[in-house]
Amino acid sequence: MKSERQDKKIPTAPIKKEGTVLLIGRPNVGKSTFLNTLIGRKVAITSPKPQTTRSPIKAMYEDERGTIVFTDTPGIFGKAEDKLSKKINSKTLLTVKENVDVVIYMVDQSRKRDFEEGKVLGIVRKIDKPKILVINKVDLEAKFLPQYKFLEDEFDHVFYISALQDKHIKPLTDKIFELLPEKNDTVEYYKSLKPVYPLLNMDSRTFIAELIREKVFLGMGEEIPYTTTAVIDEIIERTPKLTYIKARILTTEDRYKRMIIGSKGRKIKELGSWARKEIALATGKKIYLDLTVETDPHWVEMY
Ligand SMILES: Nc1nc2c(ncn2[C@@H]2O[C@H](COP(=O)(O)OP(=O)(O)OP(=O)(O)O)[C@@H](O)[C@H]2O)c(=O)[nH]1
Ligand SMILES: [Mg+2]
Repeated sequence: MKSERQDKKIPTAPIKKEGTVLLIGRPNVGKSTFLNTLIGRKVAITSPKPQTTRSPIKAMYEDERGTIVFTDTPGIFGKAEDKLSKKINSKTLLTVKENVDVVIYMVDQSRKRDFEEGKVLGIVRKIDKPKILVINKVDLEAKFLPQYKFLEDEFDHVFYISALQDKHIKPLTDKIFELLPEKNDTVEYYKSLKPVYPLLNMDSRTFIAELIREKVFLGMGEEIPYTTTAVIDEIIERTPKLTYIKARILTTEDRYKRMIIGSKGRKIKELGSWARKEIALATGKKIYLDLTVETDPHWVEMY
């Protein structure tokens, strides 16, 4: 006779999934915002200006269902005429060639579809992997939605979300897990690095530079952000609680430098204080940020 204990079914743990997901779309559709919302903390800087993301960002998401390694790409520019845009576009095109398990193609229903969208769609069409169409910014008026409707026939999976307001992110995440395999060597590799931070391809120095760059994108007028980058020269832990950071904003011309500094140095002070607060929040430390502006017409070449 079987004991009662033997008769009881031992519950089996649900199969965990792991895999890689490529985020692709035009600039400004909300790819980085989506990644931040899903992960629950800021890993990628965002701004209302196109081409905020300049290099592919890899970040890990984990829950009881498994692990996803996301690659957030810089938005593909329709007309990449200047050096920087060309560099950014070619980085994205290289990333698109990496082997991934799922592709998320994101569009912005509040913006007109034009030839740029056609360019991205052409790239997406060539990727032979499960694809999810994500229509973002549903919190805004669906002014141009009819222009994107035809895409629904092309994609097996379509989701309407608001990355900014955290709407419908859960069903989309469920679908991603459903489409992922049980094992993926790339994910295993990243796990073996035991990341303490969800960011996988950026050190804290680069991340701090990104936070400063974001403030320039948010705080400066139209073309200025595209003439700038941020570099970190020194990070010194003065005391266990206080960190000293020496950083520079580089811009291509003296007239932009003057604008970033502002009258009586007001603008750079404002940008610096804004960045300092966020770095302090991200690191949990008191920060002394020594931020200056420099003209360097060649920074794009080093990019
Ligand atoms: N209203 C609204 N705005 C959004 C939503 N998602 C993103 N945004 C805004 O759209 C702008 C662009 O967002 P990003 O996440 O930087 O866009 P991106 O696709 O990463 O852009 P690039 O890095 O330039 O390719 C920001 O101002 C976001 O706040 C959304 O769901 N609703
Ligand atoms: Mg981005």
